[in-house]
Amino acid sequence: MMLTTLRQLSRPLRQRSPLALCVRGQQSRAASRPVEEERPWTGQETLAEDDPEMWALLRSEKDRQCRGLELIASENFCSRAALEALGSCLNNKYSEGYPGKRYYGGAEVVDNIELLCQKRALEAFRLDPALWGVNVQPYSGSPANFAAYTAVLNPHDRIMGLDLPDGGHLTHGYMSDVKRISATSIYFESMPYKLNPVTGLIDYDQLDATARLFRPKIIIAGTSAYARLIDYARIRKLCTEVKAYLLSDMAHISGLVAAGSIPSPFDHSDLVTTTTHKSLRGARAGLIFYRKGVRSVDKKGKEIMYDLEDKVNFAVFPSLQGGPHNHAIAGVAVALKQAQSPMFKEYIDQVLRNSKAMATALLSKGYTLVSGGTENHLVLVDLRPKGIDGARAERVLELAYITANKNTCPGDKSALTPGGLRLGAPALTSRQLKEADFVQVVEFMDEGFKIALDVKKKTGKLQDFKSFLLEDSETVARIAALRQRVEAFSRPFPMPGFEDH
Ligand code: DSN
Repeated sequence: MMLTTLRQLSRPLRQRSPLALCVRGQQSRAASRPVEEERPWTGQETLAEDDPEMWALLRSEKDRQCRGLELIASENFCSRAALEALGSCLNNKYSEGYPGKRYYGGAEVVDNIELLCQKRALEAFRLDPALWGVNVQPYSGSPANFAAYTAVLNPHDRIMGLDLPDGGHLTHGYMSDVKRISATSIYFESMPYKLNPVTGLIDYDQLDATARLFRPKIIIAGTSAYARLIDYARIRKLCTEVKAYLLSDMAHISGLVAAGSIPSPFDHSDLVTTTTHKSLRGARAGLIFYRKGVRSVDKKGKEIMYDLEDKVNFAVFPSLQGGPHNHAIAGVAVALKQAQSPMFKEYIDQVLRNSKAMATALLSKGYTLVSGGTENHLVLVDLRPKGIDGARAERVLELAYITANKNTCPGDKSALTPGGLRLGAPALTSRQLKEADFVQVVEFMDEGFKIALDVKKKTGKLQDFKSFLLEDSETVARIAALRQRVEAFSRPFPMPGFEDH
């Protein structure tokens, strides 16, 4: 009865076109206000009715995602089912603590949701619950990493991770030559390891030698912009020898691991962290997996047990976080169910085929790839031999509705105009592009790179370059023509998620 009344109340507003509402809101806000204020606000109004300005912005973003080619390696298009869980009543619930031990009443349902998410997380990565546990509360990947460090480190303990300019992540201890940037280098002492500048591969020999001098308590195996597989077994051996924990950050590749399409970090790690919205294609959050059971056996044959479970859980809550985002946990649980399906395995294998097709097409056009190719979901193009840089290429592509991000390559000095461009296959594969489509995407990018090179020859600094792109009529026309073809190509591909936002 109540609902009927609320629906009746909001009907007059619903009958108008939301777009009309939006336009009217922009053109004559004062005039429209009395009409809207006549109706009591019930909380049942749609976004279009309640906040046309925000609704219009969401429409614009949805349109941007549909009309363009999304190549940011860390992005993906979440399923409608997971988005539905994310945008649900679970947003309303506080539940600090863990299932069965909460600081708030009314947590029966969210207890079951969190337990289901934990169960699916272990199943998705084929983990034995006797040997692995998981905390599903981290808000995202950076908080997950910081919580994992907090669990096993004291302030000023030492960590080693792949340097950010070499394809690592900020939270792997990044500091510049002059400043400690990430909190993971402010609160802990950090020593990076690097890529071999010639091969573009992780320099395991250097890591080995440095770790024996630096004696870190954690070595992080994980990357944000690395197109090759990680030799976990080798890092494990080193960790055992220097008595460090091996923490694998599989944020980029967790979908590939879940599908069983690349080697798993779980075989060798003590701790594994991940985000859930990259190749895993779920709601946005983070997970920390920790080992249970026997860690080692001492000289007298006594078993030394892992003690990570309590430490990780305490680090996440109460040390670093408050109430878990139950809506996100539910959205992750939905994705973890999907990730166990044959359909997801086929999706990931298509991601890998597409990434390879993109790499091959770029190589055949004479582009240089860091490490010479790819074994995962991404490609790192080194544009320096072509006479351009990632910043200029990124801007031209952006104007042509192709989204990618500039990235440092080995030897790069500037993070603002690095030599590389990072390109990932997960998002467009979610839109069902196949290998031949990725060859066409490379054709479009190649045209964009040529425009960037031509304009670079006529301009000075980056700002000058960017202004020229918008002001020179011939360049504007070239980009517009490319953009039109990109949009005509992109729009027909299906888009997961809600149709209307
Ligand atoms: N920002 C993500 C990426 O783009 O790789 C990592 O957190």
